Amino acid sequence: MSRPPAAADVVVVSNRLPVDHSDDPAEPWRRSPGGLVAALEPVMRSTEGAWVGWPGTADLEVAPFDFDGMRLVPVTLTAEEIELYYEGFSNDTIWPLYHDVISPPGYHREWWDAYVRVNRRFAEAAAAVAAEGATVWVHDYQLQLVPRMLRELRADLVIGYFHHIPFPAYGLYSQLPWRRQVLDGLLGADVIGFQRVADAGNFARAVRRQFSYETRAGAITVPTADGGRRIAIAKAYPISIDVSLYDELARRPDIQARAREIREGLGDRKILLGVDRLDYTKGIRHRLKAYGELLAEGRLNVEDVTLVQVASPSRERVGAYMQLRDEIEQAVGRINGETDTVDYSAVRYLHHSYPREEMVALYLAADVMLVTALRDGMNLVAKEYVASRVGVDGVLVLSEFAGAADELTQAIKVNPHDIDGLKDAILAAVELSPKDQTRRMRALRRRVREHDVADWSERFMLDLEYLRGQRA
Ligand code: GDG
Repeated sequence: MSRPPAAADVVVVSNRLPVDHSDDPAEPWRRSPGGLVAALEPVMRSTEGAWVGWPGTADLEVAPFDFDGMRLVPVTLTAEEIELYYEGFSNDTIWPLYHDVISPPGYHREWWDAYVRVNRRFAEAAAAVAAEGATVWVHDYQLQLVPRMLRELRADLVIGYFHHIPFPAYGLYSQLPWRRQVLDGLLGADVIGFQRVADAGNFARAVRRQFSYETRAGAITVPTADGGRRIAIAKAYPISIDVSLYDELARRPDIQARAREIREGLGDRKILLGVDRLDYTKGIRHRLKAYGELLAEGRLNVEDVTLVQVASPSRERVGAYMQLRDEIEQAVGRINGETDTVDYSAVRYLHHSYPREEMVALYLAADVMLVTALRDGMNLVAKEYVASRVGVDGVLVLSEFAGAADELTQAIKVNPHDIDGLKDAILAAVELSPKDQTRRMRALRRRVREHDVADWSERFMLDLEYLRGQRA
């Protein structure tokens, strides 16, 4: 395959490019807010980097262009492909299956066919832009076939793949009609990164069950096309956030003033906070149920506490998400209808997206952060709350089913399926003494500071470079 002259040494491949297209001809591209951009910026800036991804608008055909020191390579998706590959196979097959079947996954052959076709397009775009011997870092569940396709196109590349969501236990994974193709797709990578040790273990087990390859301490022996073998590493690289950015924002006088304003606006009550994409994996319904019962039983009083729930709009064309929105809004309406007074509201429900500054003001204003996911790869909100608590107080209630629970051991742990347990944990959080808050928060902040996002990408890249060395 011929290489373009401006070939890149590092290529990131993700479903979405880190920009949004706008209709304003003066500024046709805007940086989209998102953790992945921040996470990969240091990697991209230090090299001749290119980013391959979908620009976010159907049928948009644009040539590669430079933006913010990066080469962006848009991959075109038709409206039909968005429906079948993205909303269908990615978000209605893989997403629910990998989150422990909280919602039933759909298995449709036409979704799968589109997934294969679109993955090939991403692989070809990456192969065309990568320099000889370049490092290619593929991201997430929408692109699980890309590593193998890329290796077949370009044996010279060093290929990494990071999986942002959980990898399920074999008993669930084995439902997938294309379970062998997906595993084989991932095994095309040199390093396959997961959030938790348990995810990497589930993956290795699936590989053993399906292919009988030898797996030992994260090293998988994979046969090669020429009859030889190579080693792929499958292990945990827990993702994190840009801690200093949150720390800086949380110390800004205007953001602190905004936090005070929020508190006063809510009547100086104890503030419980939830921040999630409106997704059935996040346990918003369980949280509302527990909170609603505490109010109904008089163990909490609306004059003393309030719950602010930011539920940012997500995947609004997928049926399960429409249904979830209805259920949540009904639950909020019921709780407020039954417990509000003329002056005080029990739940402030916000189905919007906010600028990051406003999110940090909310983190600063909140006495208790509720992260009650039923299953979550990591959950960055938990880490953002901790990083924003520059006063070293506040309480994090954290589901043991979020990847963050492996690291944030000083949070109040919950099993969100156990509503009575969740109620007790919420009450304990509301009543935690200032001394205990500080003791826990100090430990949490230390952990988050010591493992920020730069460490995450560095660790991943180091393992890729190690495998490059082994190859030579
Ligand atoms: C996937 C995995 C894994 C939310 N609402 C607003 C807003 N957000 C930001 C949060 C946070 C991000 O979105 C959400 O990240 P999470 O990690 O909580 O969850 P997912 O979106 O499901 O992400 C997850 C992650 O990938 C990374 O690997 O941790 O497990 O599911 O940064 O702050 N940001 C702004 N306005 C909002 O209204 N500005």
